[in-house]
Formats: sequence, C-alpha cells, structure tokens
Amino acid sequence: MKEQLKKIEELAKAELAECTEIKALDDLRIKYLGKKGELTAILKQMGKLSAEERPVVGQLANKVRADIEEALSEKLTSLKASEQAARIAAESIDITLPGKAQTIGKLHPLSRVENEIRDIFMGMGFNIADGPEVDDDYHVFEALNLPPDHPARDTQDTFYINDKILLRTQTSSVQVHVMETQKPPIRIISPGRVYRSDAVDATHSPLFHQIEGLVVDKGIKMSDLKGTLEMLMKKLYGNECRLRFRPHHFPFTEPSCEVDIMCFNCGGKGCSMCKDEGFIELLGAGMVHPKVLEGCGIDSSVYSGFAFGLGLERMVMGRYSINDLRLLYENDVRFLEQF
Ligand code: 2NL
Repeated sequence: MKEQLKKIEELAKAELAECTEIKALDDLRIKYLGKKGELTAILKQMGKLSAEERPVVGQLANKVRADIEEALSEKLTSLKASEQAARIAAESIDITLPGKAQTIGKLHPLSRVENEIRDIFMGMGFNIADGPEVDDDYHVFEALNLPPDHPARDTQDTFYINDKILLRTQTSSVQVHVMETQKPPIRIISPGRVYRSDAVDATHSPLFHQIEGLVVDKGIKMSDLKGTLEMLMKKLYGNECRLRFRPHHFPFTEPSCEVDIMCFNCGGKGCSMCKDEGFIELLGAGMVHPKVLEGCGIDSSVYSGFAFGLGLERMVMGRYSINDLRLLYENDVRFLEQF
C-alpha cells in the first residue's frame, strides 16, 4: 500500500508537470484527491491493514495528500502568473504610435453669421419669429401691398404650388403673421430660407437666406431704424464702419431706403471690391407702410413701425471675402474648413 501511495504521488506530480492550463488543474485535483479519486480509493482499503500498519500508512497518506495539494497550489500560482504575463503581452499598447486625429465639425459660415446677428438683436430686446416656408399669396404678397402686377409675383420668378400657395420669397410673411396675432409693441427678427425661381450663378440661387426685422410701437421713427442698423453693423463689422442711407422704393415701406456700408477694402475711395462705388449695398429698409399696418389690424394713427430685410449670403460673402455664392452650398469641406 505504501508503494501504491508513492506511485500515486509520482504520477500526480508527473501529470502536474505536464499541465499547462488552469482548467485542467481541477480535473487533476478530482482525479487524485476527489471523493472518487485514487487516494480515497486506497484509504478505503485501510481496514484491511493490521493495527500496527494503519497509523504508518495513514500518516503517509496524509503526507501524500498534503504534498499533492501543495504541488497543485504551486502549479496554480505559476500558471496564473504566466497567463497574466501572456495577457499583458497581448494587450500592451505602443504609446509612441501617433494618435488618430479627431475631426470635429463646426458651424457653416451661414449659420455662424446668422447666430451672430440673432445674438445682436436679442441683446437689443428682439424676439425671434419663425413661420412657414410654404405660405399663401396673401401673406407673401397681398398683405405687403405688393400689387398684382408686381414683378415679384410673376410665375417666372416665384415657385407656385398652385394659384394661391407658394414658397415664400421673403420672410416678411412671418412678420405679417406676427402682426395679425400680436399687439404692439412688436420687436422681432425673422431669419429663414426663402425661394426665388432664379438660375444659379455667382450671385443667385433659387434658395437663399434672409433676415427681416420689424419694430412696431407708438412713436417709432426713421431715427430708430438708423440707430438699430448702425448698432447691428458696428457689432458685426467694428466701430469704424460707416453706413449710407439712400432713398429707394418698396411697396411695403414708406419712406424706403437702401443701406450701404463704406467699402472695407478702400475706405470709400473706390476699388474693384466695391466696383468703384466706395460703398457696398447691404440691405433694404423703411417705415412700414400704413396700408400694411392697417391690413394686419394695427391702427396706423396710433402706431408706426420700421422694417428691414437683409440677405444673409451677401453678409457672409462680404464678411469673408467670398466671391461666389455657390461655394456656400457645395459643402466642400476644404472650402468650409477655412472659416
Ligand atoms: C429688400 C429688403 C425689405 C422689408 C423688407 C417689411 C416687412 C413688413 C412690413 C414692411 Cl411685415 N416691410 N420688410 C422692408 C423693407 C425692405 O427687404 O431689398 N426687399 C426687396
């Protein structure tokens, strides 16, 4: 029996030496030390031994069990260590490799300038008004005192859905909705997409962006319009910028004007950028026509107002010296990245 015990210890140690996986260690433990294991099988035969032999063999059996247990735990430690070493080797990263650059998107120049203009007006107490891009003929034209034979109403120039429904050609339609539903004082700007049936070239596009503004209150004067626009342009282009107000005509304002800015390039002397004008046209404006106020249910003997409309594309092109409108819509990242 002693020989058998020694043999078991030898076999167990030999098998352990061959073992390379932690999972297999458990099987070995069961095979040698488990309830149905080889050592237990021998211990079950102890009854057959004489009283003198029993303690000797018992002691040996205990020693064999302890030895095998110790060998198992040593093996477990060493397998764990080599497994961890292998994992560290596999998972290690080369911190000297160059990183992957994260390309972060940014706002389109049209959105940037629009946001800037929104902020400036919000700072002056204006609200932002939103409205439909598809509207009826009344809100886009009629309410704005645009006569039926006005060129803007020509089917050649405007996208009609049917006789009465069309894509808005300016965001004044939004302001008409506001005047119809809100009482003065009104101080709003209405930024948004507008549509014209134009062929695409360096300065035209069937879709462009406009920001209109409207103030209606008691005692609103042309000087309020001038002060508001001067403030806008100084915030946008710097304190040194100079505006020029020229008389003009719009059916929806009376009196009307066009507003130019002194050329940034030549300071008014005349150059290629301003086509020798010394000034660059920025926007149209005026005092809201009494017929427009009355049509919206506002008493023009009590209230007066000013309004203006500016093209966002034109502002962006002036701001960043972009000479072709199409560049703003092509979304070529190599172009957009510059701003
Ligand atoms: C331009 C410049 C302009 C307005 C828009 C307006 C809006 C209402 C009433 C009166 Cl609700 N006017 N907007 C005023 C003057 C100019 O746009 O060049 N338009 C053709």
